[in-house]
Amino acid sequence: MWRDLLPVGRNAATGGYRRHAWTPADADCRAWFEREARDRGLWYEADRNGNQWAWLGDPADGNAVVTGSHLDSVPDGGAYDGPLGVVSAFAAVDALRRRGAVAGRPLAVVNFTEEEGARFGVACLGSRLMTGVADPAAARALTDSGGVTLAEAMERAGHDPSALGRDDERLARVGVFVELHVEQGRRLAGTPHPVGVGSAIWPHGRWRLDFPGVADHAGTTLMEDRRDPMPGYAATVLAARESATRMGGLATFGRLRVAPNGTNAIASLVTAWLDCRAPDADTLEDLVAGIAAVAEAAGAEITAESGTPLVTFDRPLRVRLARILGGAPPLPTGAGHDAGVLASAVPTAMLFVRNPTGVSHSPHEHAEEADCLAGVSALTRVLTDLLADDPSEPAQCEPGPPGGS
Ligand code: HGY
Ligand code: MN
Ligand code: MN
Repeated sequence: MWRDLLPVGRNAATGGYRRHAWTPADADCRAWFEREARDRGLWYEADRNGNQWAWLGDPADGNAVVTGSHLDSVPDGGAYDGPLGVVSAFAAVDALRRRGAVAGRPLAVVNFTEEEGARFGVACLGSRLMTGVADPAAARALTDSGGVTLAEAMERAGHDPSALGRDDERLARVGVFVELHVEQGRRLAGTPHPVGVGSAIWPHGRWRLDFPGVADHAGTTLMEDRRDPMPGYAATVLAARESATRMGGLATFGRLRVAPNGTNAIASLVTAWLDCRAPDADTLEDLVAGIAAVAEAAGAEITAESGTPLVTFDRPLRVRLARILGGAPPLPTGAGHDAGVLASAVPTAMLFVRNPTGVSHSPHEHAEEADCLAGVSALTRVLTDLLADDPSEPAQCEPGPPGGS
């Protein structure tokens, strides 16, 4: 599976991946998923929101055990963020079948679309639409950097965008969701544990900041006559860094658009995207308010693009997973996941596979093969245990708090 995925959407210059939703690279990833499903004799479908499913057993039986992740990437992302969860899910299905451990409950592997929000700006768009957290009309109108709407992009990729939206029928079939993911930090490095159990996801969100200016000549406009948006933007970046450090949160400006983007022209508009995260909702709110105040003083207009509240994964399920895995440690994370969105609707858990450097969202992201195999084995044990539940009994777990807005 890794060999087949290796060249898909790979940027030869950096070694990173550019697998943005509904692009040709994404189509190749989707074709790969469908092939993996069909080659195993699993029942394949793409849902109304474009998420892909591979079923073992009859979905109509309900109370399904679902596992999977995403195949899309950030610009120049690593190989593991997303695909590790999907590859491990298929590998776990193979292991379960080898052991004859497939029981009464249906089992599905899922690939959620546009998890990174790298093309249309809203992270976890596929799972947000499915759970009704994202508005379908607003989603259809989202545009990429070239002005292409999500609706147009989906149509071009052969997927009808008219039926986007909350999918209660599908949600009702899911009894439990477990997402395996590469760790995006170094908490497991240096411990004897190749796998941890997700405990919580920090509240986080994305904001667009538009700093307006007036274009003029770099060589003739006096410094005092300029209406240059760049210094206001720069002051905001420095304020974000200082406040996040002081408050124990995280603030990142990783994407910037400058118009008209000329070396010898004062900018007429600077658009910057803020990614902000904190251990609790109050800290996040205070952090963003402080950054926004600096930006607004520089004349910026601020638009919230997506937000995800604190997610605490289902406690009984976490305890159960840690027990199955012989005391795998609990891991909180600042990274968002579809599991965080699903947690508002169904009992949900996460497994993290050790990342020796902690690096992620980078071509240098890495996981050792032995740890990846330990991840597959852990997922297989977890799925075996969950599948053994009486299919007539819903899972004895409580869904978490609402998953996002
Ligand atoms: O950006 C994130 O938190 C993620 O990796 N989707
Ligand atoms: Mn990611
Ligand atoms: Mn991911």
